This record gives sequence, structure tokens and C-alpha cells, in this order.
Amino acid sequence: MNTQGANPVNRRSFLKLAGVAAGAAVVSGCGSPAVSSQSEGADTISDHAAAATHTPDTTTSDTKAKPFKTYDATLPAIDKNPIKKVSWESSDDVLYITKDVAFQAWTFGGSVPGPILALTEGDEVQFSITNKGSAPHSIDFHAALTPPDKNYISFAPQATHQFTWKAHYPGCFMYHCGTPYVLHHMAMGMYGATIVKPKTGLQPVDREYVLVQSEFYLTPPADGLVQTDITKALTGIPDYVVFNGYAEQYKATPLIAKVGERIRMWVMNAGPTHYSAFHVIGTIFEAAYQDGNPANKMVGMQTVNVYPGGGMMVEFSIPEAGQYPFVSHSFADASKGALGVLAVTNS
Ligand SMILES: [Cu+2]
Repeated sequence: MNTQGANPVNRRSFLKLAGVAAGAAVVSGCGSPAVSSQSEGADTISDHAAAATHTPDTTTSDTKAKPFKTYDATLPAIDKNPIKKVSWESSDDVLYITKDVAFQAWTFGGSVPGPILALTEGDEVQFSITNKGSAPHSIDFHAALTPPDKNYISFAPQATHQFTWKAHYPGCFMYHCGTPYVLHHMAMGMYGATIVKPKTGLQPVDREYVLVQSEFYLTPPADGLVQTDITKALTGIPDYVVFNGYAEQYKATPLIAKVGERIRMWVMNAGPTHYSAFHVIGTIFEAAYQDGNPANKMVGMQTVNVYPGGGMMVEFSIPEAGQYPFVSHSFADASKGALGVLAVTNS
């Protein structure tokens, strides 16, 4: 561990660092974590916890970290009203991203990722956001067709920003803060998924889950907290890569299904930098749809490429009970937390 973070990182020096990083060339070789080698078999899953070799020795007694709550990956029911009034807040929150690491985040809706916005193609979103945080923010909905210089503008602390947009395309889309330094705001946790179902509907399934992959680039702990290390983020070598904001949370609390059920997973990759090679060990995707659009169908896929800022929808069923890990098959990233389990039972 380097000693750079031995001093508390206050907000001013942190933002100064971000500003410096904005003009910097890519820096290499900083804070490269140790990674254990491992196989991908289900019986080695318990090894993954031990593989988190880069856990900062954080103490959290003096922080105001929110108690960890498993992020509900279930796709919410979609309100039938085609006018969606959506009111969110952006805020500064301390969140656990693994058992021992309390992370200073900037959030939409108080969580990382932010809330799942579930829509039907053609819906109109009357969106309002109030900035309860300490820094200016903005929000960019990839599902929208709208002028960014008008609607994706930054809003100051305490300000409310409103705009209306329409979901013209079905799919699995990212939303994120686009305020410069954008890498900084995304690495702080300001992103989430918009799921737009086609107006003609999709085949019924038994389970629908939403997974958002993302990376965390961390300073050493100070005052019981870890902050975002922008210089490290520029290297693209993260400390953790996670699904839904917390390393291996669905290993501890697996997603569930029953034998023979149809399962649909919407996988969005918030990055900010790594590609996701999404794979469920022990099965094959019967169908996969690039960006979640039913027109973009692929079949018999072992692994799908979910690029940063992109989405994928996969459908499959499991013929035999068991523990089926899902990972990014970029295995350094699986080793850093991009791993969960789908527990499939007979009844
Ligand atoms: Cu922001």
C-alpha cells in the first residue's frame, strides 16, 4: 500500500487532485492490487472471498456509513401509466462496497447504483432532480433523445433540475452524471439502469433480474473512509469490480430460480472503463439481445460483451438444480468482486 492516503483527504484537496488528473496523461503502475489465481468451477466459489487481497484496513466506527442492505436485483413492476413522474435526489452518502470498506459516494437516490427506472417503450418521463449534495451534478439518460446542452446541464447544490423525455427505444440503458470531470463523477457512483420494455411486450418469464457492473478506484483509508482515487481511475486498474455496488453480494445472498424456469437478466455496464464479459457458469444463454433491444438477437451465447455505457439482455433456463455462479469472465474483475451466484432449486 502506498502512503499517499495516510493523510486525511479533505474535500478541497480531493477536488484539486481531480482537477489535476483532468489534465494528466494516463498514469501507469499505481496501486496495482494482488490477485489470486483461481478456477471458475462452482466448488471454488468460497475461494473468492479470500481472493479479496486488497481490502483496505478501514475502521468505520467514526463514519456515518449507511448499514449495508442487499441491492434488490429484481426488475420492478412497470407502472401502466405512460406518463412517469420521476423525482430523485442526488446526495453525498457513505456506503459499504464490501464488508470492511466504507466508501464516500455521490449518489442518485442514495444508493450505488441508483434506482432502477423501469419503463415501457413510448413512456414520457417527467423528470425532476434536486441536488442535496455538496458538488454540482447532472444526469444523462442514454434511453433519451434530447439535447444534452439543454437537459444534461449541471445543477448546483440545492438546485432542482427538470426535463421531460420519451423512451423511444426498448432496451437496457445507462444513466449517469455527466458533470466534468466525468470519470470522477462516475467513479464516485453516479449511475444506474433504465430498463425499457417494448410496447409489444416480451415473452413472459419467471424471473427478471437487473445487474449493473461497475468499478471502484480507491485511496487508502483515512478517517475511516476510502475516497475515489482519480489518478488510479485513469490507470484503469480498479480495487473492486462489482455487481450492483457491492463485491460478491449475490454470493452471500444468491439470486434464486427453480429448475426449468425462464430467467431474464438485464446487464448494464456502468464502467467507467472496463468491459464486462458476462457469463453464467454451467449454462448457455438461449438468447442474448445487444442493448436489450429484441431486434438485436443472438443465440447460443456462452459469454456476452457488455461494453462500458452499454447493456445486454440474456434469457436462459436451467435444467438441473445447483449453484450457478455468474461472473465477468474478464477474470481479474471476477477476482475483484464481479461474481455472484444464481441458486437453482427443484422446488
Ligand atoms: Cu455528478
